[in-house]
Amino acid sequence: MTHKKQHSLLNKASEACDMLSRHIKEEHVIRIVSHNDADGLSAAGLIAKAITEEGGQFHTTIVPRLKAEIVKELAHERYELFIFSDMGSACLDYINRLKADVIIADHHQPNETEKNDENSDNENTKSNINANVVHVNPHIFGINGTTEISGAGTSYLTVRDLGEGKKHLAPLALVGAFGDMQGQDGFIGVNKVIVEDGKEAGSLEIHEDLKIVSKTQEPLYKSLAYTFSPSLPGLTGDLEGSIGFLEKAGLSYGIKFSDLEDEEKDVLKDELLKLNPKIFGDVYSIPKENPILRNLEEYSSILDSCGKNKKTGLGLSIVLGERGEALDVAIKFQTTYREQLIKGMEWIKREGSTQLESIQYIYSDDKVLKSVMGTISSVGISVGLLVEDKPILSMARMHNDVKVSGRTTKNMVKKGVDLGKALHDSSLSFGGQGGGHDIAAGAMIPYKEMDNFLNLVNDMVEYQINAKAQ
Ligand SMILES: [Mn+2]
Repeated sequence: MTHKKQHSLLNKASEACDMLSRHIKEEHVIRIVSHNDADGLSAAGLIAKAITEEGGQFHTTIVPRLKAEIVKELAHERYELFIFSDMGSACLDYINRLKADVIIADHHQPNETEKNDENSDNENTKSNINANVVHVNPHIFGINGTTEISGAGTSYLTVRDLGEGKKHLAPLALVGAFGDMQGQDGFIGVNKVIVEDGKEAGSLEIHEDLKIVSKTQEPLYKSLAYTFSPSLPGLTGDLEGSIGFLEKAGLSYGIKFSDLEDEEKDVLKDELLKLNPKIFGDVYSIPKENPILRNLEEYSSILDSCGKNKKTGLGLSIVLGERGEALDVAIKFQTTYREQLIKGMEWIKREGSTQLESIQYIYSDDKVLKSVMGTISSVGISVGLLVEDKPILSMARMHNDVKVSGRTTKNMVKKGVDLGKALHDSSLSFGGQGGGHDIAAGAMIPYKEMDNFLNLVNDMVEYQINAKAQ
């Protein structure tokens, strides 16, 4: 069954590939529109790189969210082919009105226009999108787009058969997947097919290693403090904690990991395994890449920093192969972001969270803290700075509103917690809006209703847990 679903997705992607190939041959400039996160940047860069390799030309725009107005503006542009990557599936109604050819390479839930029966043999029988639109999306074929393939993944499948084949670009698809938190516990589904492609092309290597960051760039104590995934209790986000840990282990904290003797690396590995067994495992890398980008997770984190600093052009140029100064600038953004995370973790350590009966929350209107709240709240739970038996809401003030991001654990979901539902229903009651998944969700509510909102979410979570216990 799985095999058949994947086959249908690959077929749809090769239909898109034929369309792209035709436009490149006709020397049309291809219009790419993509998302501003690590996945979206990998997606756009991957397509652009494939087009360049085939001697074609492209024009790219990166946006935080695909709004109807953007699609309406695109309708006035004179292009023969539009490609939407890591976005588009939620905007089918408007995209459907474009007169030119369109490829959508997305992995988000599509809107109602194209909802196919996943068991249908011929998806065209139930589709009401126009013939000029090719929609490559795992959900249409009953494949989970949250866990099994990213936007960069669907983009990769779209260019996979171009020219002599593009399997050497497979690692970029996985960079995008890491950006969307898909590979951290190993790849599954279509992502696994992409892993095999990369291995076959010789552009991807997998070996077991310590999963700490910046092994060749930063002193060891920073490598430990900057490692957020997997997290290390007492070390993640804690520079002093990391120094103390290394001194106790008899290792010099100012040396880079890459300069350690083999025996010292073994000592470090043994000590880190005691804190989190996941710290040693499969590491995915591009063997011929610059050491700074060689590890796919770090590549992804660099693109993420470019996006967060609104330097999407920089991120894109790195995917397209620019190094040197471009990479230096991107690394500075990454360092700044890491320092912000450290500041956030120190804040959590100092202030903790505010407790209600069934939930906990943190609130800030500090500009830096606001930008890292979602990450520090979930890492705060995983390293034990915050209790894990209550969902956490991070509240960040935005003018007259509060942006809420909620996170909980798999264990709490098993106990009945559905944060998506709780945030959706509670925000509606106070004139806001929200929703998401059971384990992670978000909302926007009026600032003056914050306390009432928190109390209602608290009641709803309590109700969810009680209902499940009965
Ligand atoms: Mn994505």
